[in-house]
Amino acid sequence: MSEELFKQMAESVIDGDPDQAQALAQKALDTGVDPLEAINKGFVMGVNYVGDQFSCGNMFLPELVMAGEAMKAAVAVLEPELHKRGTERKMLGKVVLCTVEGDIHEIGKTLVGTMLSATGFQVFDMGVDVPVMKVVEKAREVSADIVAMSALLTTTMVHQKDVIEALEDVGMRSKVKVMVGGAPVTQEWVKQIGADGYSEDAIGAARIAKQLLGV
Ligand code: B1M
Repeated sequence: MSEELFKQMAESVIDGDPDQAQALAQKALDTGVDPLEAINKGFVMGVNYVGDQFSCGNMFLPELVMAGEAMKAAVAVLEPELHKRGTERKMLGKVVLCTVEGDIHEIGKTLVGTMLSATGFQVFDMGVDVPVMKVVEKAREVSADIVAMSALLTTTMVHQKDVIEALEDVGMRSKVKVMVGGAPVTQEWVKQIGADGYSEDAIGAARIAKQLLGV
């Protein structure tokens, strides 16, 4: 039953059909399917397929855009339930979150924000395409414990490094932990830029954030 639903979810993203994606996300909630499983086993499968087809030239930008819209529509339905399922209510720390400058991919970043706040972090989500110094200023303004940056493009991940350097320049680096993530980010990159933590997915991001702060 769930397997068939997951398949339909993937297809709704491949077809770029936000209405269908939204309806299937609602169906998942109504039938007791775990919202995170719906995302990972259903909708993400579709978006990955579209991404692969886009890189081999079998699908084009409009299809990528529509897949993104369908994915967003589904996540919007599932997000409130993900929040509700967060078990820990104590405030664990403040996280400034963004997608780096030049990069408008928002779905993964938003999911990471959802999982962090469901776990008990106060999340300041700055959105996408956030200039380096804006991140630093926000971290200072809210006395952030963690700066968390998503990057989906090999051309923009370099701004994760720029933020770390800017934090060093203004003397804040020792006061704040830095987490990075996004499809092109690897453990090697994390080491190279001197970040403190990295995770491949949103659940892992919440776990790493707790580890970094020892909470
Ligand atoms: Co774009 N795009 N895109 N795109 N897009 C990719 C990333 C790409 C890999 C597709 C491909 O060619 N196979 C490719 C990048 C190639 C590269 O750099 N190596 C690409 C490209 C080329 C582009 C454009 C340049 C296309 C163009 O215009 N010619 C353009 C760039 C725009 C820009 O940013 N300046 C572009 C645009 C877009 C859309 C706007 C159309 C749309 C985004 C819509 C939106 O976000 N509102 C889009 C989409 C949908 C994708 C793919 C298909 C899917 C991304 C996604 O949402 N995944 C993507 C291919 C792919 O990844 N399969 C692709 C689902 C999401 C849940 O996963 O974001 O990986 P993800 O997040 C995960 C983890 O990575 C991790 O946890 C999340 C949840 O599990 N994670 C973190 C993420 N951030 C984290 C932070 C952490 C920890 C974990 O700590 C801080």
